[in-house]
Amino acid sequence: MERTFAIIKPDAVKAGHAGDIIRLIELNGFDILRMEKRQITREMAEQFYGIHQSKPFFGELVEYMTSGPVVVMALQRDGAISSWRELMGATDPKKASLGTIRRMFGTHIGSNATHGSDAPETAAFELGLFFPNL
Ligand code: DAT
Ligand code: MG
Repeated sequence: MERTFAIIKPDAVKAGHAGDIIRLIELNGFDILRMEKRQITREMAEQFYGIHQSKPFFGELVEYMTSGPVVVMALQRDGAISSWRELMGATDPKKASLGTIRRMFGTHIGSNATHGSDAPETAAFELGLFFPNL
């Protein structure tokens, strides 16, 4: 069993899509080990997205992730990391396949409904940041 870290981002929470997204997570066989609705602080967003610090969209990304409440989750499944990335779809909702969460609920490359860890090392880092007691 593998674990990954997921976020339902502020646009999707605001639009009332959290329930639909959680349902899709359950239908796809993930065990939701932890789930919390919370506000992300600027410090936490900057730490979380530290890898993107030099990108032109970094400021916009931090603003956006702190613009409203999010739902953070620890998910468990066989192949959780790649399965959750697959269910989310491509970063740009316009390029995401039909049936993926970002295609259904994302509105823009910068407001793409969900986050998912991209590798075992990032999953461990992100889970540790949000769920230190897991
Ligand atoms: P992903 O979230 O699919 O792992 P990423 O790690 O490359 O994508 O980027 C992190 C987030 O940054 C992404 O979910 C949305 C934002 N982002 C990425 N590329 C962007 C761009 N060209 N313009 C605006 N925001 C962008
Ligand atoms: Mg990424």
